[in-house]
Amino acid sequence: MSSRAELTSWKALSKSAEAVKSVHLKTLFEQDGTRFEKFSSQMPGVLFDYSKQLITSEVKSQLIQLAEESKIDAWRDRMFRGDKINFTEDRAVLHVALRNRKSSPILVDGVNVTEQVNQELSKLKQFSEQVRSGAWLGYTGKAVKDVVAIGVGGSNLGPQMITEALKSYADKTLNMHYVSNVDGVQLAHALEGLDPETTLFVISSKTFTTSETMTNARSSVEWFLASAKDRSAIAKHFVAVSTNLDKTRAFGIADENVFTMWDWVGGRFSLWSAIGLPIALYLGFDAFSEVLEGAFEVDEHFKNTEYENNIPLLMALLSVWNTSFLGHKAQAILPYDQALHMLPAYLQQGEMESNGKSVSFDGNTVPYTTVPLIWGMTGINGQHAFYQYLHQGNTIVPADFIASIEPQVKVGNHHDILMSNFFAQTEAMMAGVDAKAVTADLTAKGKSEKEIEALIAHKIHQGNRPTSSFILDKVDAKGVGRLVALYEHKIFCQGILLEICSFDQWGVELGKGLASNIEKELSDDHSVNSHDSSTSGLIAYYKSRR
Ligand code: G6Q
Repeated sequence: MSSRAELTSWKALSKSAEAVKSVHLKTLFEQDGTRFEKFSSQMPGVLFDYSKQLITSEVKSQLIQLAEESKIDAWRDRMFRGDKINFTEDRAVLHVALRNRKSSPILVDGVNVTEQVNQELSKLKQFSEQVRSGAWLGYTGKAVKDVVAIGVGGSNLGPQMITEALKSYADKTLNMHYVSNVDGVQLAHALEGLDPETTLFVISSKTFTTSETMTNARSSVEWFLASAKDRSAIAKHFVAVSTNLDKTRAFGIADENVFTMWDWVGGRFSLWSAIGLPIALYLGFDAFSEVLEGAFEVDEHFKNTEYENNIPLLMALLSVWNTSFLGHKAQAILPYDQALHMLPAYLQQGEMESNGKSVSFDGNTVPYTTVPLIWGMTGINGQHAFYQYLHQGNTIVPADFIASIEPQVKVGNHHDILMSNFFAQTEAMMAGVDAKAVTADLTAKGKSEKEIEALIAHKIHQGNRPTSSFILDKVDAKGVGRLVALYEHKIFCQGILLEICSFDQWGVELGKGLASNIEKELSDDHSVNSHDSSTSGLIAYYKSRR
């Protein structure tokens, strides 16, 4: 039995969860006109409104008590000082060291990692400036025009999501292409029309063993050598981001062209490290530094703000409330900002790979649901696709709505229209539309009593769907850095509250090994009988028709 479920706060929250099941959010707003003031918090550049969550002041106090009983502050301090809190892999968890703008020393095994980080940042700055200024020359003496960033999972999602989020600010010095899938179509499309003489490849892989990335990297070398002919030209066109120098050397990448990271940076938390090189290349090192600044501001907020107003902690507590107590098994991420269109995919990995686990610190199966299924897409597109389910489906999906005050690009009154939708949707999800309102509407439209009777049940919206709203000043480099760091610390708190080891990923490791034996079996036309009848049957079907 997990100790969390034994806590006084946990037991109190279980009782409260039963009690609020008969409460409607609309009633809570009718009874208390100060919910917004009570249940919203701010930090520079961010407003977080959670008043449309199904909580009362009593529930909030119980959640804060859960944070206290779970010793969030002690765990937070341990993370920031470099203790090996990723105990299943015996590693520190120090993505915060990558954006430690104060440059205060942080020691891991007696080594000041802040110095290492600063050195690597200087190298990143120098290299990105060389490439962007045209000083870095390819094998025929031409400057780089296109960058192909190869990596998968944590070595792809962060840089690509940030690149997409900030592309309105790119000066178009370089074109950026991302390749993550081993499906050759992605690499083929990325390389279409590129000139090997002006193309730079960034191979990002912490381990430098990930099969998909290495396959894409090898095919890129082949494509490059078909023109360059001479292997010595690779040095000017291939750089790597990795911890594994033996492997990068074996691949043929010169040591000086390898940007390092460390085992205390988890893949899904690594965009702040040299894994962010594509961001610096595309947007310039200054923009990359701004992303780090934004995240650092959140680190400071997380460290120094009391629990009651600590935004990432509140985000985590609300997630635990919705999932483990109220039983909602999914959560939607709905950005009302086109720039954040990849955020749902990014957070899917962040939260589900970190806390999608079933045993507590001591290895016992936890008696509660840990994290929800994270999904979503830009709000407006979602409205015309799956919001029907959010409004009237018979499962409730709590959602995070994210918007910004200032649009990246001003076009007529588009932004006010976008924001009207943002405000209207959370209001409707909270209040719903009752029989009285439906009747009044249909009567006004001239419908008969009989027609109204036939329609009414279909048109009622129950409401009572919990949402949180984030309003950012703007999705710029600092703004996106802040947003990502808020979610990172939410994920950290969620792990502590649920007693989940957030920083390993044994499920991913399992996946990395699974396909390799079958890959060998596919290398000839012999029949394969080593699997269950389904798998062997599928392989046989594929081999006989390929
Ligand atoms: C992230 C995961 C995973 C990892 C990829 C790529 O936290 O561990 O998504 O980032 O599997 O791994 P490499 O960087 O080692 O290629």
